[in-house]
Amino acid sequence: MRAYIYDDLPGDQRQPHDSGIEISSSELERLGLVYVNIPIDEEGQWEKEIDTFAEQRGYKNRDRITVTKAGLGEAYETKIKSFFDEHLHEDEEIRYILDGSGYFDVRGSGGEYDERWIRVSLTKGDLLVLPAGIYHRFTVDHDNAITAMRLFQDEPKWTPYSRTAADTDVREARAIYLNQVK
Ligand code: KMT
Ligand code: NI
Repeated sequence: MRAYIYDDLPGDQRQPHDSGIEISSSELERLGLVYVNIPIDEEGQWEKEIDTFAEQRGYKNRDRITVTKAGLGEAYETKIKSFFDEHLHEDEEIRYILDGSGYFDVRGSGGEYDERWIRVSLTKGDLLVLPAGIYHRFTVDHDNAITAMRLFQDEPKWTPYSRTAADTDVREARAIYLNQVK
C-alpha cells in the first residue's frame, strides 16, 4: 500500500498520476480508512486471519470479484469507467486484494488536502476498509487485472450514490461521515 495525492493531470485513469506528495497513515486514519496487510501464504494461514478480522468487525458475508480485460471483453472499458465515477455508499466498502493490483481514490476532507484526491495503491495481501459516506472511486492500473474479496456486514448494500446526483451530498451517511472526520 502506498498513498499519495493524485496529480489531477489529464490522461488515462490507469496511469499512476503520482504527484509525489505522500499521505501518512495517520491522515488515512483521520479520514476513517482502515488498512492492514495480510500476506497470502501457501499454507492458507491468511484465510484464518481474514476470518478473525471479519469476526472482530462483524463482517458476516463475503464474495470474490475479478476485473480483467480478458474476462470482461467488450464490456471492460465501460465497466472500469463506471467504477471510476465518484460515489459513496451507506455501508463500509471492504476489499482484500487476492491477486493483481489497483487504485482506490478517496476524497480528502478537511486538513491540508481538503477535496483533493488521495490515491491508495493496493497490491496482493492489502486489505482496505472505506468508511460509509466517504467519496471514492476505483480503477485498475496499467496491468488491467485485479481479484479481490469483498466483505459485507450483513446484506450487501452495494448501491453507489454518484456525487453528481443532487441528493447524494445530503444523505445521512454523508452527514455522519463528515461529523466523524471533523
Ligand atoms: C468497487 O466497488 O469499486 C469494486 O468492487 C471494484 C473492484 S474490487 C477491487
Ligand atoms: Ni464504492
